[in-house]
Amino acid sequence: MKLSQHQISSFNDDLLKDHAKAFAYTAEKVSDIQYVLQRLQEFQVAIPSWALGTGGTRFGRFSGGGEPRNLEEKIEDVGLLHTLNRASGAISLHIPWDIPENAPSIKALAAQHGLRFDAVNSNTFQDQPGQKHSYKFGSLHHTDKAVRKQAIEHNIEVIKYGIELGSDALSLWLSDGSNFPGQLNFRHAFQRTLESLQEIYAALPDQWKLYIEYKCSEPNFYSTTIADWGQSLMLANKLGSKALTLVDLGHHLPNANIEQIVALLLMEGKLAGFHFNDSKYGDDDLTVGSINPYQLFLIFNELVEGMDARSMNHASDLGWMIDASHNVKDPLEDLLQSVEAIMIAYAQALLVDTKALEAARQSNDVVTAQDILQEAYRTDVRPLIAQARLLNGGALQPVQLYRSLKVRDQLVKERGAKTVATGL
Ligand code: AOS
Ligand code: ZN
Ligand code: ZN
Repeated sequence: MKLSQHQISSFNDDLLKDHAKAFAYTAEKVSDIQYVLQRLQEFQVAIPSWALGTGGTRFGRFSGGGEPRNLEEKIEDVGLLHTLNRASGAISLHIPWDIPENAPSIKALAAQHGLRFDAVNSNTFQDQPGQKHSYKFGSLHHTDKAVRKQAIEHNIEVIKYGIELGSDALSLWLSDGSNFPGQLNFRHAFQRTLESLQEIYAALPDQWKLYIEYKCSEPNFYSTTIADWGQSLMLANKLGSKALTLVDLGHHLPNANIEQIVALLLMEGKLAGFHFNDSKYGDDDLTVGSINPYQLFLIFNELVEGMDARSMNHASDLGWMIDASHNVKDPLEDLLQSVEAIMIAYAQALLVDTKALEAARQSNDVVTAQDILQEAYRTDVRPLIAQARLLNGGALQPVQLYRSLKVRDQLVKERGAKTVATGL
């Protein structure tokens, strides 16, 4: 299903008057509104191919119908999102859930929707039918060389798919770890992981990056072999300049100061980018910004300040991806909300008066420093984001347009009520 520009414009027409008023009110308070709008217009967030269907837990999965049945339909879904918000212009594929059998035609289809391919993801956390060796006791850290070899070869195969599609990063998350004390020799497991990664690293093309994701627990509950940013950074430093640390917001122990982690990784030139989501208890993979939007703002505040300090391009020098799972919401609506929450946090961070903040810090004026941050955080930036979307040809209110056009009903008609997308 494809939306036309005409459908978007006629929907926007009814909202334009109110929007113009709201935009003028906020824009007046922004010192360089053109700069902010340009940044917002450029910013794109990649959609994960594994999050276009209804997510589940080990207790069950309640499909909502009309889920994409293949990679082509997943690309169409991301195309729909991008048509609505003009900020979802990339897709991140997971192999083997989304093998591009015919790469040129998949690439052409994505281009028709204005999409590029973001990082490709490997999967050595599940056994696939017909697979020779099991990952039950890990993959890149496995005690058996044959298992490690199989996992290395899989990652190299994923790089090959990525090259065919024009991607430039391999994103790697390992479920490797241990469930019980005594099960693993930590040093040996880490060393074996490093050696396996060295082989994968050697297969990376020149301009490629290797994103190393860390996670404090799950599916192993005693130890994970890449448990935190320190362990990921150690690996990245040993591997070389193309290896970087990926931050998934749901992968920290409770109350971790993620913004501080981000600031230091960025300072070291070792931040790969993000898997955005939100959580309350663990790796909940909830809608971005639904639980702790202030933390998201604080992270973006460090990002904007840190990227500017290194003269980085906000839109293209880091990987911006969502990693979420939607148990009870329509996945497409959830993804629209997620992108909006990311844009809100980014826009608020762009409004921070950095000079005044630095002056307050210098004079240890803690009260003013807090006020400066919260002034930006409490600004309703939604009209700025809507304006950037309008300038890009998107819908003023993407979720409302999606609903008024009854997109999900149409997808159910086209694809059926019982389709189940590959993914989480
Ligand atoms: C797992 O918890 C991680 O967040 C990974 O990024 C994983 O690859 C992704 O959730 C898709 O399975
Ligand atoms: Zn992730
Ligand atoms: Zn996760």
